[in-house]
Order: sequence, then structure tokens, then C-alpha cells
Amino acid sequence: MSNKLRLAIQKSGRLSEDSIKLLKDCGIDLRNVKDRLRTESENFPIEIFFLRDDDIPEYVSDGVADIGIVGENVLYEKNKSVETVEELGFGKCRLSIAVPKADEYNNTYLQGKRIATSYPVLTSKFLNEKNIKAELHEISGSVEIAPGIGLADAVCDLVSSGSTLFMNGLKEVEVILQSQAVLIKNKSLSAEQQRLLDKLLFRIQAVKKAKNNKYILLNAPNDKLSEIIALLPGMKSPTVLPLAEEGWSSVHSVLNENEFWEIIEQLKAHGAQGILVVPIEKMII
Ligand code: PRT
Ligand code: ZN
Repeated sequence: MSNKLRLAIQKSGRLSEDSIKLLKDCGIDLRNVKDRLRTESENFPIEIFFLRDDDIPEYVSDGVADIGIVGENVLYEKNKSVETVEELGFGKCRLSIAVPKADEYNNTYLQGKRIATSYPVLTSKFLNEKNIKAELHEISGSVEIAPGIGLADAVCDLVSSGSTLFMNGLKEVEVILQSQAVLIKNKSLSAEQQRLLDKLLFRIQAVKKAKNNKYILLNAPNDKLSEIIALLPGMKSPTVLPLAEEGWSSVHSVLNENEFWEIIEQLKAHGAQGILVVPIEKMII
């Protein structure tokens, strides 16, 4: 067993750029990532393999790579024996059934129909759970055109904005899987490889937390300070510093993106002024 981690990522496609950016945000230097099959980092014991996304679960389960970044849609379709270590928050999409826009859809609509998909395993599982008998047509690309050319009555395909379905006269009627990119690992890593993975994970989590949080600075009149502080969680509690102008303080804190606008409105309503919001690069709690 080697004392470095071999990471498989998508060579070129929707996950490639975000996968490489995540590594860079984790402080892992990668050179010449274009047009290469593999590369090694000079400042972290990691080797990167660039592969088709469909092959990543198998490479990781076979131990050719130790870890990999892949969409959950591919992971569950391939159904290989690997472990999911972390959700990465990018490559978000859903696997959905879609039917011609004009059709009326109900529970029995799919019975006996022809469904085109690149995801036969996940589609069959969904149909079995619903006790629907349908005919699957496995095609590897441009699934959305199948109804238009008379090859199928419905499709089961990945959707993100929905515009591809719309442009092909289809409507989404069932979401069968919500998906995002995940970090997966081989089930029998050596102790040293697990240690390296833990180190990488620590960095990934710090990057993810930073992305979901913003640093906020504002000026508050001292007589409103306690109400304003009550609105701000902070990592422990907000930092409060006196301003040069008497009767005012500067308050610093960290806000989660989900509650962000709500809290900003309340801060303003409580007399906060000069509110600055800045991105956080890394966040370690
Ligand atoms: O060559 P390789 O096999 O590696 O790549 P690929 O062509 O199989 O995959 P790629 O690069 O298209 O997608 C890689 C992964 O990105 C997928 O497995 C998903 O996990 C994720 N992902 C996220 C998506 C989408 N969003 C997405 N919208 N994958 C594909 N799409 C396609 C979808 O198939 C449809 O054709 O985009 C179209 C729909 O998009 P909207 O925005 O019009 O709904
Ligand atoms: Zn693919």
C-alpha cells in the first residue's frame, strides 16, 4: 500500500472544474491539469486520475483509486461497493421522469409505456417500487429527444434548470433522485491513507463552511447594542469594539447564508448602519 492518496475525478465535464477548484481551495497545488490522464500534487501526497465519471465508482471499489468525486446519480446507478465520505455541494441536479407537456399525468400513466433513459437501474427501481410495468429503452445521450422522434413515450433523465425538457416539449412529473457530487472512498484504505483522507476532509469541511457563511461588520448605536447582539450568533459570540465616535460600536460576526437576508433586515430595523458583508476563505471551528 502506498503512502499517498489516489483521487479519481472527472476528466472533462460538468464536475471537472468544481472538483479542481475544491482541491485548490484546500491548498492542494495542481499543475498541468489540462489534457492529462494523471498528475501529482507537489505539496500534498495526492495523485489525481482524470477519468470518465461513469468509471469512477468502479475504479474506487477496485482500489485502482483510493477516493473519487462523482455524482450520486452515477454512484447509485453503478451500485459499486464504496463508501460515501462527504457531500460536496456542487453538481446538483435531479433524476426525473418527464412526459409530453400536453399529456395528463397520473399514477397509472407510465403503465405499459416506453421510457428512454441512461439510468436503467435507478429507473427500474423506481418503477418496481410503484408496481409499474414499463418498457425501458437504454440510450446513452440526448435522451430528451426520444419522445419527439417516436422512440419512447417518456424519459427518465437528469434535470437542473429544466430548460432542456421544456425545449423538447416535455414536463417533469416525478423526481426519483436528488443528486450532488460526493467524495467516495475505497472500503479498505490503509491506516496512512485514512490519515491523509482525514486531513483532506478537514480542509474540505473548512472550505464548505466558509462558503456557507459570511463575515459581517456593522456600526451600532450603544443603546441598541444588546438587541443587535441578540440577532447575531457569531462563532462564540460577536466581537464588539468601540468606534471613535462616542455612543457607537463596531460589531463583527459570522452569518449563515440561509438566514442571511432575514437577519440583515432585522439588524437595519434595530438601527444598525454601515453594514459590510465579506466572504470568508476558510472557516475552522
Ligand atoms: O464524459 P463523461 O462520461 O465523464 O461525462 P458525462 O457527459 O457523462 O457527464 P456530464 O459532464 O454531462 O455530467 C457529469 C455529472 O454532472 C452528472 O453525472 C451529474 O451528477 C452532474 N450534473 C449536474 C448534470 C447536470 N447537472 C445536468 N444538467 N449532468 C447532466 N446534466 C444534463 C442533463 O442530462 C440534460 O441533458 O443537462 C441537461 C439538463 O439540464 P437543464 O439545465 O436544461 O435542466
Ligand atoms: Zn458519463
